[in-house]
Amino acid sequence: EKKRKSYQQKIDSNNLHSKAKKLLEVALEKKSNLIASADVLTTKELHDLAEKVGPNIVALKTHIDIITDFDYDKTIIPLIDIAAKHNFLLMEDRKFADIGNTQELQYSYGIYKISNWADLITSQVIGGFQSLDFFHNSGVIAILGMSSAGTLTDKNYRDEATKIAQSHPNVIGGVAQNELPEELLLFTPGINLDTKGDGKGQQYNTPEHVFRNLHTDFIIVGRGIYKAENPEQASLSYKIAGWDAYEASLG
Ligand code: 6AU
Repeated sequence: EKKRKSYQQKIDSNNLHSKAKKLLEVALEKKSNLIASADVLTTKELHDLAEKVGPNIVALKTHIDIITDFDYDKTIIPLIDIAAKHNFLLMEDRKFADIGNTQELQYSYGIYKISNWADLITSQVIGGFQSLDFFHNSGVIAILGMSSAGTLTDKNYRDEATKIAQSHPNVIGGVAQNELPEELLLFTPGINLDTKGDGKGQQYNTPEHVFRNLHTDFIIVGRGIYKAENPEQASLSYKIAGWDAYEASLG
């Protein structure tokens, strides 16, 4: 079996983006490769979840446009404080998918002002290389392959998208269900310890599977944590499962 690079080896590599470095450092410090997906609907639920899972995660992933009572000062400012307190990054899963100029506007304006607070953002690469040029304040995570049944991200698409990711200086990694070139950090959603799917197209794997077979760097867990009876305990379970799987994958 091919050996994977450790987080420390990745930190030591040349030309590492500052957000990638920070993420890897937090991973080593907290012994965690867990990103919790906070797909909740209110500011209170978002803050409560962030407080509970904060000690166990490297990043909190948001879909900020699903927050029904969104208010920049009430939603974002406290969230930034919670992230600082528990030492995790903020990742906005916006999945930008437009021309560069429109993405630039969506990234910085409107009510969410993502560029002010998101350490990491996700973006499709469907708009081509230059569409990614305007995410100045965040590390970009390119959507290369999706976890849902019947996704259009076939091998040809993924290969071309990966070339864009590799050659774009803002891109720190990709969301995918396959192994990536080692200079890209691999973020894998579709992780659940208890179930194989959600009846809506989502397909789940275990941390063990993705670290061993894909050499994943970070797992993304949504409902496995925020829908659990005890999200704090669930985040600890996923943190331990993810870290054990990472260590096992080092061989
Ligand atoms: O664990 P779940 O199924 O409750 O949530 C998975 C989270 C959701 C999705 O929007 C997101 O991960 N996601 C992504 C991301 C992170 O970009 C890509 C993908 O292919 N599949 C996927 O589920 O917030």
